[in-house]
Amino acid sequence: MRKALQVGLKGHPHPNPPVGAVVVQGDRVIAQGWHNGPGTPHAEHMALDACRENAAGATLYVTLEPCCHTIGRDGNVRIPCWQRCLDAGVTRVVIACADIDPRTAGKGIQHLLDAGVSVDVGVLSEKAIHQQRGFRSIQTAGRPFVIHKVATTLDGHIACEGGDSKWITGEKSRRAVHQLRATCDAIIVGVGTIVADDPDLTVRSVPLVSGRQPRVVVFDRSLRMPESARVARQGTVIVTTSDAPGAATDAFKQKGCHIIALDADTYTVENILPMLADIGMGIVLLEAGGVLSGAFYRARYVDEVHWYIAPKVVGGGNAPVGLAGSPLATRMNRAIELTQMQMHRYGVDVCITGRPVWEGREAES
Ligand code: AOF
Ligand code: ZN
Repeated sequence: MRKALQVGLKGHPHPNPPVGAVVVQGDRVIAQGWHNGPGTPHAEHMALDACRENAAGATLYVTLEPCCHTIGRDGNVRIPCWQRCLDAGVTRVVIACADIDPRTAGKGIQHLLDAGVSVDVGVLSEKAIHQQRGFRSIQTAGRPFVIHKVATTLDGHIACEGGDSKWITGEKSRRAVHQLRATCDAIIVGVGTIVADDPDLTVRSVPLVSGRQPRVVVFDRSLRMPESARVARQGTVIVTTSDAPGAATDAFKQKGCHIIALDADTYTVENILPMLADIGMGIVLLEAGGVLSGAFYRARYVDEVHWYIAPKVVGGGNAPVGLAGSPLATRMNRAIELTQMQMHRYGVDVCITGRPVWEGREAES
């Protein structure tokens, strides 16, 4: 299953889940497959098609329950994966986790059992669910899974007064951020970050997980991003309003940017995020400054936090902070807490990761 999870990362299937499959005959791996996205074969099909020898009696390890629908998201008709396993003569299927797509949700497992196939469910399920969190967020919440990454000094600043921010954390931390970026479909920033730093926002110095750079999404209400910005390139998404100047909109379109324009009074995180799901973004990395990051927290649209802290202080009451705007809590006993907290060291820096707990609490602002 560990191998199937690795193989699953070869695809870039959003809005479908990453899925890996490995076919084992005796003690030998005879084939593997993964899913590349709508319109392409599912992992089980790819693996069983790739078998160089008879798969009769083989075991198939797969990171998601085999599907039981015949018509794909692309409209094409094909054999459901559970049936494909049966046709190939597979006698045992080991599954990391059940599918939450209502078309399958347990029915794939039941079909296999009814056909006399031996089925095990739950092997490395936590890892698989983590790998599928973009797909699961779209299925259950209709929006991408949001990871907030921020780097601050020990006294909580993301820059000095005056704006200088290079660099807060060291090289090892920055490399870890590139690794994180490589697992995401998009990086979200506000136009303030573009104007202040003109970042490139690409994955550098680490391998691309799926051979594809994450896209950049710029929240830019009044379209004040300079045309010369490094992120003004093919594939970048600019989220603006219908009041944005037409000439600037055209100029960015010419550079290959995708423009999403909302009416000014509907320009909210809640309205924008589902639109990013619609253009195939399952996991997004929020690398914004305090103002936009604060808006994501107030919308309760932060699912995972990676908070880097460098052991240095800059002081200054006006130096920018990680979360700005109106408070999330006005009483400490209402603070948003992180569960599944982990701590990593990168050189002298520390990174705290976790999942904010939003359930049962009303935002206070
Ligand atoms: C599998 N194996 O490799 C994947 C599955 O639109 P389609 O036909 O591509 O189906 C997408 C749905 O199929 C998706 O919502 C999820 O339930 C399942 N994904 N199932 O058996 C795979 N990627
Ligand atoms: Zn399938």
